[in-house]
Formats: sequence, C-alpha cells, structure tokens
Amino acid sequence: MKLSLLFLAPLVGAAVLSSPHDGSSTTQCPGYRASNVKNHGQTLTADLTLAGKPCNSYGSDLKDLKLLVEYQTEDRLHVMIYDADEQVYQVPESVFPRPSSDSTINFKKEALQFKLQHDPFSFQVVRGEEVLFDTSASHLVFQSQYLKLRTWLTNEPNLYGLGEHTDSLHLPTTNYTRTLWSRDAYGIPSDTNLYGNHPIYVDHRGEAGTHGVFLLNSNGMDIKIDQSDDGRQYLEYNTLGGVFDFYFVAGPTPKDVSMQYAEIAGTPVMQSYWTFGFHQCRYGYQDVYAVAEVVLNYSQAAIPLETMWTDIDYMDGRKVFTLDPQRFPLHKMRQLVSYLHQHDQHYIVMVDPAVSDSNNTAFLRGMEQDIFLHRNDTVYRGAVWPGVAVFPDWFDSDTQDYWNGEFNDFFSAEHGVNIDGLWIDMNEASNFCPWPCADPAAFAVYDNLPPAPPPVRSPPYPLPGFPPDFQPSSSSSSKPSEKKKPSGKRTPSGKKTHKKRAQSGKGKKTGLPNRELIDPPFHIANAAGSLSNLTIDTDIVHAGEGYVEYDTHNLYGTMMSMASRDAMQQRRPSVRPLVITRSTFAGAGSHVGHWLGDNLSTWDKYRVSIAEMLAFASIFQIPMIGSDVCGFGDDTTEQLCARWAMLGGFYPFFRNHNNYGQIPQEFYRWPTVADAARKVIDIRYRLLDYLYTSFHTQTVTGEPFLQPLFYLYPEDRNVFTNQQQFFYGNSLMISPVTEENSTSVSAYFPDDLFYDWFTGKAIRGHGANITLSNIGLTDIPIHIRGGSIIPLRRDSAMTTTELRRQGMEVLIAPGLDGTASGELYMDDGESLNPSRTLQVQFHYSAGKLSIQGQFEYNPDVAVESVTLLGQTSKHHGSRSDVEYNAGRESVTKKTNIKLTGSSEVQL
Ligand code: MIG
Repeated sequence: MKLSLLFLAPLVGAAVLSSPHDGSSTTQCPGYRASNVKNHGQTLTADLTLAGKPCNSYGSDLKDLKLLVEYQTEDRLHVMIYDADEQVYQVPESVFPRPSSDSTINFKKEALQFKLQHDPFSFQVVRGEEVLFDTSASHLVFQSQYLKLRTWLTNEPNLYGLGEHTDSLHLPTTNYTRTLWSRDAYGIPSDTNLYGNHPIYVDHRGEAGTHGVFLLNSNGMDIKIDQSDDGRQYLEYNTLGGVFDFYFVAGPTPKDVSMQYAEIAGTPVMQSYWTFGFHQCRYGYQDVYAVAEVVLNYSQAAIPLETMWTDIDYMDGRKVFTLDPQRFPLHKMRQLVSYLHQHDQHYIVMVDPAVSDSNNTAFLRGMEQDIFLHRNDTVYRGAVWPGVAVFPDWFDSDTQDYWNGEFNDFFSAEHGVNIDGLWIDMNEASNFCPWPCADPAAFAVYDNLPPAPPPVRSPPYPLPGFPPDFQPSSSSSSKPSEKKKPSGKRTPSGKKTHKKRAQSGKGKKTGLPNRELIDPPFHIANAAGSLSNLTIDTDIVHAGEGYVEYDTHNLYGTMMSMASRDAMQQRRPSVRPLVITRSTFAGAGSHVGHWLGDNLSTWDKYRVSIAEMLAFASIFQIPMIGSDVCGFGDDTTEQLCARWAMLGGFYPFFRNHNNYGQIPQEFYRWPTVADAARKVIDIRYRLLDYLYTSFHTQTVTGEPFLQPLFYLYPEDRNVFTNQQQFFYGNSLMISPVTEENSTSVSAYFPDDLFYDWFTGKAIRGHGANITLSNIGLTDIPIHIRGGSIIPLRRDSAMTTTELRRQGMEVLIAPGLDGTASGELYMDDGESLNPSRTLQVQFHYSAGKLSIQGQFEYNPDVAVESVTLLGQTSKHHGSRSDVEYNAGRESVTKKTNIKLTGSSEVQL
C-alpha cells in the first residue's frame, strides 16, 4: 500500500503550480552600500543601505540593513546581514541556541579574514591566500519575501552537504538546485527536497584545505550550484525570508570542519549501548501475536534481536496514545514488554504528532490545555492516519507539559506500555489532505485513509516461551489513558478563548507583517508543489511569540524531537533516551537520531544509503543514522536483503523495516539472509565497544565516527567522489558489493597499509582500485587500516547485555612505520551522566603494547588475548611465547589483563 502515491493525484490539481523562479528579475536590483563601518577588533559592524531604486521583485526591498561580523573563535567567523529594525524572522534561540564567542581568542591567530567591499557592498572570506567566499558574484537582494546572495567558488569544486537528499555525496556543480523544505517523501527520490534540512556545505579543496559554510536560516530555500555565462563557478542562496546568518569554519581538514560545525550545531547526543544492537520493525504486524512471533522466530533462528518495534498498527484506529483493544490489548502489550525485558531485549513504538480529532483523551486533554495549532480562534485541522487530526503547537509553552502527561500515562511503567525508546514520524509535518484542504472530514474517507486491517488471527497458536495465556482476549482491553488521571500540571478546563498569539514588531525578530504566507511571489522547487501542500498551512500563527509556519515549517520535526526527548527523559530520568525522528533541522543530532525514511527495496537505494548516512554522520552531526535495511517500499529479494544485512551491520542505527503490503523480510525468512545476518551481527557485536568508543568520541569532540574516504585521505583526489566505501571509525574501511548479481567489487585502496579483516593478510594500497572477488552474499569486505588498535569482544552474544560479559581481545594492525594506536571507552552503558568511565589508550611499537588511561569504571572483564596482524608462519618460526593463527596471518598471545590499571604486553 503506497499511500503517498495516492495523494499525488489531488496534489497536482490543488497545488499553486508554477515553475520555480530563476531569480532573473532580481538582476536589476540595486544592491547595497556599506557605511558607518566600525571595527571593534573582534567584531565589525556597518550599515547597509539600499543603493538605488527598489526593484521589489518578490515583496519589497528593505532599505536599511545591518552587518555584523564576529571573529568568534580562532577558526570561526560569524557574518550576519539583517534588517535594521530586527523585525525580520530569525531562527529562535530556543530551537537553535547560538554558539558563544571565545572572548580570549588571539585575534592574530584567526584563520579566516573578512574583507569588506563598500560600494556595491560585498564581502570575502579568506583563509591565507585562499578566497573561500566572495559575494561580489551578484548584488545582494534582501526583500520582504526573498533573499539572494551569490558567492564565487573555485572551478570544479568538491562540495558536500546541503541535505537531506539522495543525490551524490559529492554534489553536482552545474545546473543543480537543492531545495530545503521538509517533505514527506515516499521513495526518497533524488533531485527533490526530503524530510530534513541542513544548510551547511563542506568545500574541500584538497591540498588547499577544507572549510565549511553554515547558513542558519529555516525558511524555504533553493540553493543553486552552477556556472555563470562566462563559465565561473558559483553557489547561490535564494530564500523565502529570514536573515543571512552565516558561520564560516576554517578547517583546514575535513575532520576539523566537522568538529568546528559541532561547536555551532551541538555535539551529538550519546546513546545507550543497547541501541547499537539489531532492531526489527515493520508496518503491518497485524496484532501483538504477530509481533511476539517475530521475537520468537529470531531467537529460534539464533539471530540476535536486541529490540522489537511496532509501527502505527498498535493504535486504535491509528490514533496516537491509544491501543487497538482487539489486536493490541493492553495486558498483552504489557506481557510482551515484560517478556522482552526479562530476556534483556527492548521495545519501541511509533508516535505521530497529529492527534485524532475525536473522542479520545489525548485530544480532549490537548483541547483543554489549548496546545493545538489554531487559525484565528479555530483549531486547525488536517487529515492524517486517524482521519481528521490536529497538530500540537511546539511553540506553545504548555505543550511540553501536555506531551509529558501523555507519555507518563500511556507509556507508564506501572500501567502502560513501558517502552525503552521512541520512534517519531510524520513530523515534516505530513498532512494527507492537499492544500487548501477545505474539508478534512470529506477527505478522510476510506479511499484516502483505509482503516487498519481487522484482526484475522483466530485463534492464535501458543508461542513457546511466552506466558500460557498469551492468546486473544477481548475482555481486558482498556487503554492506559482511561485508567488513570492525567499527570502533570493542567490548565483549568472549560476555557473558551485560545491563547494570545503575539504580534510581530520591531526588535522581536519574529517576522515581517503583511506577507503573502501561502503563495509567496518567489517559488522554491518544492516537489510537493505549493508551500502548504500536504503539510500544515504556512499562514498558521504559533502561540507564544507569534512565529508563523511560513518561517518555522522546517523546525517542526526538530521541535517535536526536543519535546519528545524531554518527555522520554522525565519518564526515566537517569538513562539516555533514544528517539529516532524522520524530520530534522540543523542541530537535531544533539537531541535525537534519524532514520532515512521511506527508501525502496532497490539496489539504487541500497547504494545511496551510504552517501546519505555519511552526510548525516560526518557533516550534519547526526551519527545515530541508518536506512531501512532490505528496503521499505517494494518487495525485497533474497540477494538484496542479504547484501543489505551485511551493509546494515555497519550502519550506526541498524534496523530492518518494511512497508505494509510488502513481502515479509525478517532476516530469518531466507537461509542466505539468515546466514548473512548471523555473520554480520557477530562481527558488529564483537566490534561494539569500538563503535561505542568512536561514537562517544564524536559526542564529546564532534570528530566524526563514520567518514567518507576523503576525510582520512584529504589530499588524494581519487577519493573525492567515492561514496561506495566508507570508514567505520578511524580504523575500518568497508567496501560493500554494490551491484546486483555480482560477487566482486572494485575498491579503492589509498596509499597506505591495510589488512583483510578475515584473513589478516596485509594489502599495500597504492592509490588505485583493487578488484576484490569471491564476495559471497554473506560477505562484506572489511579492511583494517594499518596503525590501528581495535578492542574486540572475543565472542559475540544474543543480546548486548550478554555481550558486555564477554572477554576482550586487543587487535593490533601495525602501520607502515610499525606502530599502532587505539582507544577504548566504556561506562555502564546507559546512564545519562555516568559517574565512572573507563578511557584507555593503546599504543604499540617495537613489540610492546601499552595500555594506559583512566580506569574508574571497571567492566569486570579481562583482555584475554592480544593479536598482532601481519605475521606469517615464517615470522612465527622463531617465537614460542605466541601462537600462530593459521587461518589469519597473525599471532596471538593469551593474556589476563584486568582493565583496572596500566599494563604492558610484550609481543
Ligand atoms: O505515511 O507509520 O516513514 O517508516 O512505516 C506513512 C507507517 C507513515 C512513514 C514512515 C514509515 C512507517 C509509515 N509511515
């Protein structure tokens, strides 16, 4: 059932269609003139005045602007161009807190220079001799509903970022438009706007260095990358509003850029150890028995299942915060959760933002607290899964209280569905009812919103290991929300008037009045047509400061993410909440993780998932990332699913999920896929502390855990467009087979030393491709980068809880200089603020491994062996202290090292 397709038909008729404007009518605009320039050392300010007759192409030109330049750190420059009245909308600090300036910077060490051109106004950002940004490429346009700024770039630039998209990681350089406007995008088509928005790009210039440019602006926009008529390369921002709020970061390496961006957008949030286990989900598990059966089948197939998920199927008529009384009765749900918890497994369900406008407590309480979006005095309605629905207003100061209350009640450990993590969807926000959606009730008919399937399983058969009464019962089906009074502070009921929506005004940065909020004169290339189509109307005014949806649409998903994380946090205050969201804005990674939405079971989507994952993990700072393994829409195949299981084993967020109506694709459905899954989970779990360590590093420093090849080999031009291989941490290069019916892959090996994970054989890379062959369906090429030390578990386990009890092994892969190093971070695996941690550094040189660090957390397991790669039987001949591993070119020494203090091992 590809519902999204159903909605394409009404879309075309209703959308305000016209081709996106090319901005040519702004070529006559006069630009601005800089005056009153004041240099205060670390900051510079100036007035910008419209330099001629307004051209009023898309709204009216603003006459008076201000320029603010701040050298914020030694490698970050902030450049802001905003209206003198400070009335134009700016992204609220509550959603995107601004980074603070370092007041102690040595100004002379500042890596970036700002150069001002007075008349016409333009500026350059320069690093040494290198001009990074140069806005003299066109006149600045700053109108009430359109902003334009164009910068020259070097020819044949290597640009990355500007997501969310499924285009190439290395962005096209001509005739290319990236549209940023959150959209429910079934099938994640390329060349379209998708669920989230990250207006940052990385400009990589090889030996000349790398820098990043972040535009903090949440308005709809088209970013164009092209060449001028005379062949000069440029990048051009065309936004529907907001201000130019630029952050330039100096690099000079790609890793530096990522770390510097993390200082602006926030470092990602740390996740619990168990969240890196394997997750199973699907849309269309018809009842709680079907869900339980999957749990059982995984265990019988000996495939480790860490977390079971349930989609909207569990809801009564698809209404959030309800349970289907027949198919997912509360007492059975509680039994399922207890069963999972008793077996050290976890449970996650979906929550959508839209609340059914019907007689249900979540709706009634939301009405009472008056937290839904309004137009004037009426609650705003759309149509989503449950039919007519209303949308929480995340700007309303009472919404968090409302959301907490619903979570405490519905997800109560004592009387509700005691989930361990949360999945939030549809928060672009998605509205099935096409604009203008004059009658959501008329739209919400069967053809558009088919009801959930009836319970057909009767009688269910008993499931071994589950409680004997684990069979249907229609008697005790009460919803948790009916059992208990809502918790949390509640506003008095019977309120008749809705909350005040503040008026915009000077100095408030909440938006200019009198704009055309539904159909602005400039059209971005939104694949859904007009701005309001299939989402919340853009003329809606939010509670509180009075922001309009036109300006804040792209924040809806991130605001829901923040509120949901807080709601999960207050249920279980001491542990890290896992929240996986569909829609994101810059900075979302500091609260939540993301899955890549409705991909398809195609080889193309399998391949592109690598590029998407890399962009999110390495550039956007959302490392908890993964694509639906085996594919969401369309039917998968045994071959694709096996390959995808192997690749998914190296996604930070590893979840098999598919759509209603597709063939089942749990890993145990085919022998090859089951073998692939067992094999890759075995490898993944043995490496789980390495993943946990690298992920933790990113949460502290922003150093990306997953990396495109150019992050580690920034001067090797051969890797700038490589998006089929990637580094999993700093030490493992993964080179999946990318073609159907192929058992080989042509993988690039940089000029460095590598070791085959499986055979231990050393491969000297020479900056060329090597064909790796005989890669069966249960294989994936993994190469260890010379110079690495990797902590491993000696054995895998069926759950991550059990895994944490396995002994450890230290794997040494000496580099070209014969040395190696690595780290290990451990803690209790779930505390929000662990009181004790283990942070160990490993070093190897001249036959000696040293283990040093900080040993406050005691994992209670020993390093039971140390393995040195690159050792042939010839090397071994002379040694008696170690054992030669015939199947893997290496020697192993048995050890018994407790991780409670420094130690040394001679090899
Ligand atoms: O309109 O909840 O991306 O993962 O299975 C589709 C049903 C709604 C979209 C999500 C998908 C999920 C599905 N949802």
